[in-house]
Amino acid sequence: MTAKRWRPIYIGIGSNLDGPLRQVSRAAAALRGLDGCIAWRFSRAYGSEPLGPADQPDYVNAVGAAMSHLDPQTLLEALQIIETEAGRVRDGTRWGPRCLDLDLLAVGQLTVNDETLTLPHPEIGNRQFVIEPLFECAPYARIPALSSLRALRGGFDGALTVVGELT
Ligand code: A4P
Ligand code: MG
Repeated sequence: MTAKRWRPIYIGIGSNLDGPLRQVSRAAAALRGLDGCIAWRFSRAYGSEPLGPADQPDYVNAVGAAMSHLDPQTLLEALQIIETEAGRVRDGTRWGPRCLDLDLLAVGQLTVNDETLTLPHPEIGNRQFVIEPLFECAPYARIPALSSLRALRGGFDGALTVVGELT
């Protein structure tokens, strides 16, 4: 029997519909319940203006970090089940409003480029609403092809507002 391989995983959590802070909090609880993932740490919840179409409510964002032995595709499917259970309806609008969006930011040092999954998530370094909470819960995380979180963090103007704690 081969030993399980445990890797650090990072999940971006976002919501701008149906009580965003509650949605993000519930998502954190659902993530904690995933088999094959242990040692969760969550950032606080941050408010941010929508990136993409501006005619949508502000977002609440947070990041969760854990150790997992699940493969990336299994993780993605688990995230999509949590999104669906939260009532997410996919209408095909990219970057449109949503009650819950779970992005698989990175799985250890793996790089993946297939039809359903890109790892690391290609927008991490451009998004303060990802870098700030990721730095908070995993300051020494190493993401393939990205500089240190401390350096990336210094590239954004202004601070995000903390809007709550995840229990
Ligand atoms: N997919 C590929 N790679 C990944 C990955 N690493 N993690 C595929 C998750 N999914 C990944 O995603 C579309 C498809 O991407 C999935 O079926 C999966 O196979 P989706 O969640 O249905 O659609 P989306 O979220 O609208 O598109 P996308 O490109 O994932 O957008 P993002 O990057 O999630 O951005 N503004 C603020 N302030 N805060 C936000 O959280 N989020 C977005 C969405 C836009 N603006 C935002 C925020
Ligand atoms: Mg997404």
